[in-house]
Amino acid sequence: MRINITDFDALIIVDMQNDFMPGGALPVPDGDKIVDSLNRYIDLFSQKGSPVYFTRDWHPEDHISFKGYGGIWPPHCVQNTEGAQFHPELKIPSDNKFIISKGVSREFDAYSGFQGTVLDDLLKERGIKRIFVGGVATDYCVKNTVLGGLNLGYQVFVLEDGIKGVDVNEGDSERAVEVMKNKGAVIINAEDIR
Ligand code: VGL
Ligand code: ZN
Repeated sequence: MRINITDFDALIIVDMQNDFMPGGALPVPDGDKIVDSLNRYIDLFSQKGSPVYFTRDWHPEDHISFKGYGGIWPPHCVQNTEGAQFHPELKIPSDNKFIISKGVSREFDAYSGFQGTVLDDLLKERGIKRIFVGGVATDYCVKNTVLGGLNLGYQVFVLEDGIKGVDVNEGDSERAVEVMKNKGAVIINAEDIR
């Protein structure tokens, strides 16, 4: 496949935060192994003048997704904590980048970067037609962001070499990739894009 990045393209990096990295509160195995790959995508989009959107989980400390508050997850990505910061080696461009916080109020969770955020408005405002999605976790927030983007009418590309899953049940990530494909997402690697 040969994909040229144009003015209608945006990169979306999902939840590359300390708590989702090995040693964090809700670790995605090898989550840190995709940082270099994502940095190359970030460089490419930045060089082309295309925008990069970074989603982040940004939960209050009594969030409903947390065990003890009605949810299934250990507390993670609590607002303004170290665990909620982006991986220190992730290259956040100085301009043409946007931070999208989700799951910010106690009563609502959001696996999709579009849920309860202005992401769709920001993309539409700039005439973005195609989104390229990487990050964690393949089987939760990446999957839901990809499906959300498809539902909103974007052409969606999933960065196979820039995603990692948690696999609470064995095979969850593989199945998530199948679902994304079946709904119309295109799975690509760095060599497909320039
Ligand atoms: C996520 C579980 C809970 C994710 C967020 O980023 O995939 N997973 N909150
Ligand atoms: Zn969360």
